Amino acid sequence: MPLAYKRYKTTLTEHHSSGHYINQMKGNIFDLCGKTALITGGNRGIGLAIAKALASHGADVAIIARTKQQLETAAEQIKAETDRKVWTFPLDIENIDKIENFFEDIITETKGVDILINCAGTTVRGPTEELDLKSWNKVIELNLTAVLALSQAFCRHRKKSGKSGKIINIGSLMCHGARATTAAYASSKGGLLMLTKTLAVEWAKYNINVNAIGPGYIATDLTAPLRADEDFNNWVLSKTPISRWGRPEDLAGTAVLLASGAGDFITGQIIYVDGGWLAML
Ligand code: GCO
Repeated sequence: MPLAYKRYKTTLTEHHSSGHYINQMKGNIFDLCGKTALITGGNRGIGLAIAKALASHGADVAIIARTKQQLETAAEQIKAETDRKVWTFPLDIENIDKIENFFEDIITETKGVDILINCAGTTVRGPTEELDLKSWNKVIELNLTAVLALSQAFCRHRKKSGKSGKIINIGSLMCHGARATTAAYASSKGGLLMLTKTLAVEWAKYNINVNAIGPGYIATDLTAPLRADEDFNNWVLSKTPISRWGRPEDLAGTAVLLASGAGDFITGQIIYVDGGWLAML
């Protein structure tokens, strides 16, 4: 039997024995029942919308953010809408040195995490010639270094449990192009895209898929000052063929796709959910 054919047969059999192949053919390919998702920045905006979407497809969710109060409110909302289990972790992942310990605590409480959504992020805006290094470091640490540290902890956990995993990083249009005054944010998001690709290539052997979502301009707290600026608002509308700001829920479907069995052969990609922004000259 030619080698290529033999290998093909083995793969199919493996899938069959795990039940995976059969599930994909017969069941709901977006089903997340029995999975647990950890979402940083899950207390509001894009993170909360994604937490709700995953929960409404059957996942239990653990949300991390700095402020306990907002976490509790978000948890109530998710529970009311989905009746899934919700854990809240009031942690500041800017404390990069503590991430390993944080993650251990989360695993102890949840008994395992199958899906990691890196959504927490921040920005500073202003002329780059005046950008101080403290601000630069803060943005890079939260948007990029904390993602690395969490992904490492997640990878070690998945390796140990011998189970597959999904990582979804929330990127930006700035994974692709720049806007004046956003050097730290754009650099962190450009780096995040390359981190996504590197981890996808390196961790495929552990059955960990790593992808990014690139939101266009979405109406969240992060963009509130931009929406309040009439010229900026008009610029966004003129650049977005669908001609509106995105809503956090607009990212839900892509997150479910990448988190579920439907995304098993997708890795190292960024999917832009931008109302057509990048397609237009
Ligand atoms: C900005 C915004 C952007 C958007 C978004 C675009 O300063 O222009 O904050 O970064 O939030 O990420 O995709």
